Amino acid sequence: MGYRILETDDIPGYLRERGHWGDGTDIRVREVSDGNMNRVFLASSGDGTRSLAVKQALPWVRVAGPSWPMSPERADAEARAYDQVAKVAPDKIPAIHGYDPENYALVMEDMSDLEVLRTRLNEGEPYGPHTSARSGEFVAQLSFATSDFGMPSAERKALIAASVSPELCKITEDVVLSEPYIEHEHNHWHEGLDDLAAEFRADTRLRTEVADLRHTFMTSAQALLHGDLHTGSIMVGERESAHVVRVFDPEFSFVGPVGYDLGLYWANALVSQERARALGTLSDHADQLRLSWEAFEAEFRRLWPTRLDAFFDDAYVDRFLRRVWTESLGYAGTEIVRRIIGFAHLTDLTTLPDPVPASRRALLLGRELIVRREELSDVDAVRAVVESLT
Ligand code: SR1
Ligand code: MG
Repeated sequence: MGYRILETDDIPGYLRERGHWGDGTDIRVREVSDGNMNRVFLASSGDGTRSLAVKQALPWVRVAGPSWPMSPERADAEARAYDQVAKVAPDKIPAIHGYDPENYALVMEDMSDLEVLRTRLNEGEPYGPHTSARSGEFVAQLSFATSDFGMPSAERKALIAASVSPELCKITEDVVLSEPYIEHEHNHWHEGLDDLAAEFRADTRLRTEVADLRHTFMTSAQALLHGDLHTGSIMVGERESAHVVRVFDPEFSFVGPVGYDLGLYWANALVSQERARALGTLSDHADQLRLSWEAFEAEFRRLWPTRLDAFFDDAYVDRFLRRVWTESLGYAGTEIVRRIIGFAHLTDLTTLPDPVPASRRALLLGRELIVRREELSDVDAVRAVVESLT
């Protein structure tokens, strides 16, 4: 039949055709699309006892429409990533009920009983003790398993080839890792940031450091990444009295530098901290970089003795993790900058009564993280930069 764009009214028939739902029960559907890229529908039985989510990739960027075409094959990357994570961290992703490559559609667990982390933070809630730790563990578990430490060499070469995702990587190479530092039609910012936007475009040292991070992003095939691990890609909540953290939306997945995933998480955590500072609602924000890094490092070191290639000795893991730390800081800086003067801004800042003071602090922090990443050797050094901002 070929690819067809699903509308709300198509979903009941689609779920039945695909064998996800039997005949006879009433199916109620609502569209809950939220991210920049795709459509999401929630289907539930009339009596509320059963529900599923259907996510479909459109042939364009959803928020831009057909003027920004984008291959729906990104859904293949998402399905592949879920397959890999399911092997090593099944408790940290939604249950996947099926992938339909013809329609680029995933049928998955309805997580609407949980809350998007960004939404929760924007409402003034704290992270709680588990969110960043589970997120750091997620990065360690996925990256170790899909690195040359955790995966046989030939299998990994096949994974690298299968995970090549030129269009999605190009989005990141453009909107995160170059456009904010040049004149580009995608860029926009609050007029109260005119001076900093101009200063960043004229800063040749900053540009060279971003070029270095961009080239690493393009060439460093360390492990399979989530590829877009911001606070809108994580859901949190309670189920049966247990704290639940679910990472979703890995459509930007490809084999790249591990620090990109950690860096995105850190950037979003640091921006949420600036929002809370501006509103006077600071709680556990300042702990999140440390909690995620410590959990990442502990889990990676826990897995290290299981490595497949013992030529990578114990001293090497120290060096590897140091490099991941440094690159994570740099990528955190680039994510902060693009979310303020580039494309796809953050509601953390845009919904503040006056976004300018917090945005200025965040921009200055982003630049420091990029240009001083080599000398910021630990969590306390980063904290000192945050506290030194004016
Ligand atoms: C055109 S897409 C813009 C952004 O949305 C996604 O969530 C990624 O963060 C991407 O950079
Ligand atoms: Mg997304």
